Amino acid sequence: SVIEQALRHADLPQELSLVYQPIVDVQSGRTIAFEALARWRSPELGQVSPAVFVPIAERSGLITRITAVLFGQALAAARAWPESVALSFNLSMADIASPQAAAGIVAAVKASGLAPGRVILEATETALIQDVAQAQNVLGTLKANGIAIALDDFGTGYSSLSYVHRLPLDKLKIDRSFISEITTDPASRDIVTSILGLARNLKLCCVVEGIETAEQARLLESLGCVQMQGYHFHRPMGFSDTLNYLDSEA
Ligand code: G
Ligand code: G
Ligand code: MN
Ligand code: NA
Repeated sequence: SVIEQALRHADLPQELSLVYQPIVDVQSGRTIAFEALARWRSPELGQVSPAVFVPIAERSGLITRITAVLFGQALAAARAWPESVALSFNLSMADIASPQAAAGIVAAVKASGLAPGRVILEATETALIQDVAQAQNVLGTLKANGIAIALDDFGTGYSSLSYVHRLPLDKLKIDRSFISEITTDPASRDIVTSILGLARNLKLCCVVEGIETAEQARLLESLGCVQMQGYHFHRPMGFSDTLNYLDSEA
């Protein structure tokens, strides 16, 4: 495809960048992490969404190098933040498909000098259930090295509950599709309430994503949700804006 060709010839360190979206602890009102979100600006194609280029990069084997470039950028950014602020980084399927990939991630964290406890790696259910044994192995390695694991887009894949307790997870991220109707649809509210209860029982931390209104935030807080992310708090921002933003919080 045109996109695959452009990606193949891209100057990745030059064309790829990250924006960062705050994850807020609503009890303290403070940013506890930023989720890094990839952006690709191709000279030929202009801005291409990761929702488009990540799947293509996965199919064509380019994702390994893309992840390495992005993770390097993200770790460098995180080093400029206070110690209380973590980095949440999205992994793709290929990044958890081999022990070598896990070793690469661990090596990158070590080389960065960042405390591993400040790194949260997000993986989707779909990526993890491709090969549960392999995922257990790779996530086990990451966790043994002090890195935290979040299950992203929780609730959108299938068979979630059959393996959620078999993976070494630290965190669930409730998918934003449940949040958009939470103030109007009792079923969405019940689902979120159930997931929050599940997370509590499994001793997992929980983040709710896609919060766009104060009303949604208030309702979620009343349901016991503490960590929140969404446009209501802040849109993803460039690196230099993260520094201004943290300054304004201090
Ligand atoms: O930021 P945005 O809504 O455009 O992201 C779209 C999708 O791309 C989301 O599902 C997100 O998880 C994914 N994504 C964003 N950044 C990265 C990245 O650095 N690596 C991977 N593998 N996926 C990413
Ligand atoms: O799949 P993942 O959860 O990693 O993707 C997060 C995506 O959701 C990012 O592309 C980000 O830009 C987007 N996003 C973040 N907050 C909101 C929000 O409040 N509303 C909507 N619609 N999208 C959001
Ligand atoms: Mn994510
Ligand atoms: Na998500």
